[in-house]
Amino acid sequence: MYSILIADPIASEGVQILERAHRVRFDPVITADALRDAISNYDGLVVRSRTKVTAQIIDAAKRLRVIGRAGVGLDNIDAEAAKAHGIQVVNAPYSVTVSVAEHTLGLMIALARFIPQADVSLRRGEWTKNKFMGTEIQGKTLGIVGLGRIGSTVSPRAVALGMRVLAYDPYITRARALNFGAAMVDTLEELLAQSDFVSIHTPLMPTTRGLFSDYEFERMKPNARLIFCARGGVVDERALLRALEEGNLAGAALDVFETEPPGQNPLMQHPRVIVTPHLGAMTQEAQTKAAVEVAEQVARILKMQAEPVRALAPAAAC
Ligand code: 9EZ
Repeated sequence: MYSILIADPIASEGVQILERAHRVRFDPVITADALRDAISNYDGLVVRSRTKVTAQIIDAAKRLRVIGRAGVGLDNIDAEAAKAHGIQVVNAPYSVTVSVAEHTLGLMIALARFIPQADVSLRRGEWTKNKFMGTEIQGKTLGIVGLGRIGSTVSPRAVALGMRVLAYDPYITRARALNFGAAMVDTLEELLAQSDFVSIHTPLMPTTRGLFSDYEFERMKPNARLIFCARGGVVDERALLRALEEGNLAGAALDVFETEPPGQNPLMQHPRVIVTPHLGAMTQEAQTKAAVEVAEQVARILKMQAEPVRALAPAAAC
C-alpha cells in the first residue's frame, strides 16, 4: 500500500480506483506551499490542470515514483525535472477523444449556419435573417489535417453527415485512412485546394508550429471555413486574420489560442470568427474517462514498484 495525493478535482471514479489499493488523500484545493511541504510523504501524485508541478515541488518529493495528469498533455508538469529524478509521468490521451471530435462537429455546423452570431443578434432584439444565409455540409468536402486519435474519430462522423472526407497526415497509411472513411492526399496543398471545411488535429510540435500560415491560407478556397480544436500555435493567428480580411477564407471556428486566455485578441472581433474557451474536453464523460485512465496507470505503476513480476504476469498465472 502506497500513499497517493490527489491535488486537483478529479472525477470520483478515478479516486475510487486508487482507494481500492492505496492510502489516498483527496485535497483538490491544496495550495502550492502546502503541496511543497507535504509532497515528501507521498509515492504518487495526481493532478488535473490547476496544480503546477514545478521543479521545486519535484525536488522536495523524496519518495515520489509517479505523477499522473488527468488530462491530455503535460502542460502543468515539469516533465524534465521529473525524469531527472526517475519519476514516471503519465497522462490520459484517450479520454478526450470523443468529446473533442464532437465539439469539432458542433463548431463546423455552428460556423456553417452562423449560430453564435444569430444568437447574439436575436438577443439584441434583431430579426435579420438575411445576414445569416448559411451553407449545408452534406455533399461538401472536409479536409482533416492530422488523422490520429481525434481526426480519425471526426472522419466517420463527418461521413455519416454526408461529407466527402480527405485527410493529410504523413504518419498514417492510405489503408488506415480508408478505414475511417477518409481518402488520403499526398500533400497539404492538395487538401487545402479541395476542401470546403478544413479541421486541424495535429499535436503542437516544432514541426507543426505555424503549420497554417499565409502560404496555406492562400491555397484554401475563398469560401472555405477553418475549424481549429487542436493546440494553440499550429495556426498563425495574424496570418488567419489577414486571410479573413483579404477574402481568402469565409470563416473560422477557434477553440484554442496562441495564448490562453486570449484576452483582447483581434481575431475574436471578426464577424466571421466564432470562438469557445478551450471547451473541447469539457464534458462530464471526458473528465470521468481522464480520471479513470490516469488512476489505472498510477495504480499499475505503483503495483510494479511493489511486485514487479506479478504485476506484469497475466491474471491466470497469479
Ligand atoms: C503534421 C502531422 C499531421 C503530425 C501528426 C503527428 C508529429 N505529428 N505530426 C502535419 N503525430 C498532419 C500534418
